[in-house]
Amino acid sequence: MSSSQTQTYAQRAAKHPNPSAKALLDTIERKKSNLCVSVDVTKGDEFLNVIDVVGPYVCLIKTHVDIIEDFETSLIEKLQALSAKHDFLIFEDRKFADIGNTVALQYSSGVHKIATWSHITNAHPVPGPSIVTGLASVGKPLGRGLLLLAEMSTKGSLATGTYTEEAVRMARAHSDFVIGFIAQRRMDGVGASAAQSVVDEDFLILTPGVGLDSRGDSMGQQYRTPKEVVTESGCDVIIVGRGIYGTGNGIDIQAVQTQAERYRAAGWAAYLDRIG
Ligand code: 5BU
Repeated sequence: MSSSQTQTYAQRAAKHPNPSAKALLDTIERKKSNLCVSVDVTKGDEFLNVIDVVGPYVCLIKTHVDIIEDFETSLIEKLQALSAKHDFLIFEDRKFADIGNTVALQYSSGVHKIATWSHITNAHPVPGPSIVTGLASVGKPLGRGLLLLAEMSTKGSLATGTYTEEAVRMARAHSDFVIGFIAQRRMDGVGASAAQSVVDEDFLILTPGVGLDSRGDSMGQQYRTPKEVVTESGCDVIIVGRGIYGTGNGIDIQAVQTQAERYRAAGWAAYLDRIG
């Protein structure tokens, strides 16, 4: 087993050079939570209500800010206030995928100004390394961190094999800004040549497609359990959306709280199993 897989979050936090990765690892350890809740709701009030309820149980809140219908700048101020109140980081799941110049503008500007409030964001490696340099020109001076999409949770995903290996190589060449991957398993040593020493690298693996009660949805999503993801596949953070806030109309806040604590406990137990 590789070193970062068997080390504690605290041990990894102590030596991680990227401020956002370090803060995330510290938060995970402090709150005993490797749970990230993905709050994919379309109304600002509902978005804030869900975050206020799950806040105590998470290390990270994942957003898709572009799906919020009544977005205004004050929503970000309220999100930041909740981040301070409940001690979690923010991850805008923007999945950038364009040329360096365009992604730098999308990250810094427009209505959402993602770089000003999101500690972590992500990008498809498909354009090549220029996407990382473009985003780094904005995010690195702010101490932000980037995740590359090395794999996806969906049925029939094309992000496999050599594509995944190239994503890891790209990260290795830009490890001052790329802090890890969205992936379904640990990436230690993936794509490395025999001559390359990768012993000291510590990429975080954040994993969507996690559910305790369902194996998928009708649109290609596939779910695995926290045990499969964290214990068996060596991932670091479980990302859960509908498993926590449900699929129906309207949100039952009491049920959201119960599910958040349930997933937090399952994710943490799976981690303790992994590190032994
Ligand atoms: P769910 O409700 O737990 O299925 O939501 C999963 C979230 O994670 C949702 O916001 C997706 O956009 C996101 N996601 C994913 O499901 N699978 C992937 O491979 C990637 C992101 Br990348």
